[in-house]
Amino acid sequence: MEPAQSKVESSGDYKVADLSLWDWGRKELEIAEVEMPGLMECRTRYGEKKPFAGKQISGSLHMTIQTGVLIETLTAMGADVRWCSCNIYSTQDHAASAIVKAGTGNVFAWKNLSPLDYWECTLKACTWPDGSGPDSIVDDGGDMTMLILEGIKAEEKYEATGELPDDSKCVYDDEIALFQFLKMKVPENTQRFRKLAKRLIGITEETTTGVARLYQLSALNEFPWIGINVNDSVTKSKFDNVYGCRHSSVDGVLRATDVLISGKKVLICGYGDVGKGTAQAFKAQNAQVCVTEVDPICALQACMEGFRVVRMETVQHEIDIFISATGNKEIIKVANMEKMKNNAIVGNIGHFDNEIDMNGLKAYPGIQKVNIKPQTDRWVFPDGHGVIILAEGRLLNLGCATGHPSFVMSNSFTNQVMAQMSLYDPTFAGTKYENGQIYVLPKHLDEEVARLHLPALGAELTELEPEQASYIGLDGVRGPFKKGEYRY
Ligand code: NAD
Ligand code: RBV
Repeated sequence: MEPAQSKVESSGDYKVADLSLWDWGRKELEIAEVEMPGLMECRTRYGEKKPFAGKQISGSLHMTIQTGVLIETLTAMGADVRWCSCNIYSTQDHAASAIVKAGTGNVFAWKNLSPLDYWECTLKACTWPDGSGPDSIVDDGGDMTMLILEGIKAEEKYEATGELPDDSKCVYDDEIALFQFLKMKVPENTQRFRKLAKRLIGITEETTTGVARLYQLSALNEFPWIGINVNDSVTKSKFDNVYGCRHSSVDGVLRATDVLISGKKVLICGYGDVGKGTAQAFKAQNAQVCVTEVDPICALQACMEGFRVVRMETVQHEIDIFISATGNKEIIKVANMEKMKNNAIVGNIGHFDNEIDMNGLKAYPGIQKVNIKPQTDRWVFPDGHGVIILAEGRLLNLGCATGHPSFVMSNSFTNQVMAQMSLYDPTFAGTKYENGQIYVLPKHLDEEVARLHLPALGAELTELEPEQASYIGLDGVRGPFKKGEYRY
């Protein structure tokens, strides 16, 4: 049955592809809730107390079904939520519609946004109708944080010198679009970004690349708020990045190409958390998996797992599927693609669009792009051989498939909820946060996230005896069970 119009719907203060998809979205949200016990427990524990009452929370994180359950958890805990996606291809339109229809968040996201629309949606998601901004941000990759920081810089420069942002040094599509966007927006209203930053106290960052950005900003004294590194909770990076990618990397390649993986030669660039999960997934399909690494420890780990560690140049002519998973730039260059086999599949599962040299490919003399279907293209070199590029070089698991499944995202997002709570209640994490600093959640909360997910899997946790606890030097039988240095 069609529900009554929600406040969000009647306000018109949202933008999604097709609101009529809400019913499908709602049914999938209901299924996801059963798979997300951590988030549902947050609703049970804190729903009545409403710790986010009166708080404006903005999110820039893939607008998927799983993220929908996070949004509705924040809302159930009292927040006023606005949201956008952190990638132009990652929105699931039915998820976005279901949130708007229920009025649980003002969503600005649809699949296949233009880069300029992407920044417009990011701005809308952090601007309330009165021009105020968020009290806190859930960021994934740091784009919302960067928009606000670059916006403030651009306003100040414009006021002092009349100069507009300079995009001449930008290289990648998304950063070019950001500076073009700021060029348009700053003269329209020279106070906008400073006004919307006034209430902001902190950012909880989801992913490795966003966290790296936060530490860089903090070291330069250019980060004025509190930062929480959600990625380095063990129950985030050692689960989502590894097991999430183990599920969704192969899924992305298959939905895009339907190629038989068994027997093929696969090269995974980067053997960190994401690379480990991705390499395992292709190995499980009985592919022959090789790895590239720059870090000798990760290279040695790959060897111990039976992967051949190679340089790109050694194997590029014989590999069938290339996946970059580094969070670094220019990993698969056009000079490599030139030498690949006909119809080699080339994808990236790292956060940004700069791991595969798409600019080099576009500029290659005589190259032709043949679109096979949305987010799958065959780029044909003048000699007639082609490479199949997934999601234009953007993260293939969210561009070509639906990202990580609910159960693993419940772990990540329970950390997000706890991180957000800790911003507002200093007793929650037991640490007094300082502006400009980046924190990880304490071990007991990390362990609690895991604890919340065990019953759903039927796991029986052994209880430590008090004498055993003191013998191994623990404070109590309920943990924390490991020292900070322990690496899992
Ligand atoms: P990580 O730091 O654990 O691993 C990255 C690895 O790449 C490191 O071991 C590093 O030594 C290696 N590396 C760096 N430069 C290299 C080069 N030139 N050649 C070969 N290897 C190189 O990071 P991670 O947690 O695995 O994340 C990797 C990326 O994936 C990040 O951008 C992160 O934000 C993103 N991520 C994506 C998803 C997803 O769903 N698509 C999930 C989690 C993380
Ligand atoms: N990610 N989200 C999903 N289904 O909503 N899938 C993956 C989803 C997140 C993941 O936590 C990772 O760190 C980030 O996307 C990279 O942008």
